[in-house]
Amino acid sequence: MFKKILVANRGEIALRIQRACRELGIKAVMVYSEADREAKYVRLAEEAVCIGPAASNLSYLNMPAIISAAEVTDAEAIHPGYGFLSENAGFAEKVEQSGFQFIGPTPESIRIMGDKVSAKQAMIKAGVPCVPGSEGELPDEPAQIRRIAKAIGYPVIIKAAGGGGGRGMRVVHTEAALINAVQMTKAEAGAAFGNPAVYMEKFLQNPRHIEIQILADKHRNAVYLGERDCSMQRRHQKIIEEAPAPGIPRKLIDKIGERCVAACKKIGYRGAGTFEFLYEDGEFYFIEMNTRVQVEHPVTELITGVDIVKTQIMVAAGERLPFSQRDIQIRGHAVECRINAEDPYKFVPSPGRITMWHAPGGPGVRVDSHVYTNYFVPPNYDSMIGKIIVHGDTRDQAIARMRTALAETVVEGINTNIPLHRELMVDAKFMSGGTNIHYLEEWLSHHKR
Ligand code: MV4
Repeated sequence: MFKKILVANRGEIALRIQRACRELGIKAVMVYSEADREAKYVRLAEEAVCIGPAASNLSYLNMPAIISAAEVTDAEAIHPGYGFLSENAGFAEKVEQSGFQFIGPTPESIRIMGDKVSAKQAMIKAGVPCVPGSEGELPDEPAQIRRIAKAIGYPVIIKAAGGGGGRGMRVVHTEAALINAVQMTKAEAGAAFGNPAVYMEKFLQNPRHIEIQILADKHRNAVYLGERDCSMQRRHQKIIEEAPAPGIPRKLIDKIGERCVAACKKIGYRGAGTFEFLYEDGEFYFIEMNTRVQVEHPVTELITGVDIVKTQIMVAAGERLPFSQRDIQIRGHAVECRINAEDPYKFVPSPGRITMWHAPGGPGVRVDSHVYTNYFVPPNYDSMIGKIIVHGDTRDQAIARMRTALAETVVEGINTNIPLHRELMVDAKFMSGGTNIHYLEEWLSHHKR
């Protein structure tokens, strides 16, 4: 096992990784920007290295600074967390070329999944069901593009190979609008991602966003840890996640989970990963794979009892997965509310000093947050300041615990989205379960105030 790991991230996930290291008896080296100098998780670390000014591109995205920090502290491995450099194949490669273990998949896996066209081709080959669409990248010839769209059937969606997470997409409803839409998406993709390649899919009108968590080791063992429902989102920002997904038969999940595991074995995937699917009319359609630990990993930890972050570290060190598929049992229900420093209805960021922080507690309540009374939320980063995650025997019990937890939580000095969460936890449609990806935006458009 590693003796020392460098944590190349900030905020709640940096603290989450530090905790996993402590539990494993590994020393954690934290890197921090000038804006995060005073953070408690930095102060409490065995070692910490300043890697630059507040701006992310000069600190948390600064590859030479991070690798130098690993060199001067004699760390053996680097955990990238989520966001920042976590899905940057070039970074993973540099980490390994510098003699450190990257805690995540190989640069090659990251590269394949980063290109959505090659990701989809790999999944089709491995037997994972995908959205019907073009076979790979779209050709240049307008007549051929029209023929592909006609065969798929309108509406279609044009997506950039270099996009993902909602960036670089355009819905097309008619043949008249097709060629212009393809050209616009290609131009934008070339400018934004340095890759003008685009592909086409049938546009699903009212899907849910369901994802499958997997873990794999370096010995071609892999397991799936059930699914998460991440449909409650606004502008591609998830705000509530839960597991299991309400109303989806376990047999269907098992079938798709087994396909994901087979795909992992086939491509030699290792580490934690998430297969993203759209779910509509009882069918799953793969859209993208994330090659990092995700914000919402705790809901899976609560229903399976598996520590995903600890396991990521163990498998990176070459250990075998300490469980097999039949050891994985789903127990109860978990819900996560992301707490953001922002106006709850206008979504304007609200950085500044938290003059009072009181975290909730009690049975089945987990809080993953790095903040505390007198913590200053810097304006330079994502507005998420923490997550409240609850577990219960049933979905109703989990939601009841979340209502209690949200009622106990006190955050003063900044605005947060807690009032929005309090309203959603008593919303009749949310309570019945199974709302689609458009629900929150529709709800907000009718919301009074
Ligand atoms: C789609 C889709 C409908 N049909 N693909 C958006 C994020 C990116 N991961 C894929 N996205 C979508 N792809 C087809 N063929 C609708 C979306 C989509 C979406 C997906 C998941 C979660 C939220 C979303 C919000 C708007 C659109």
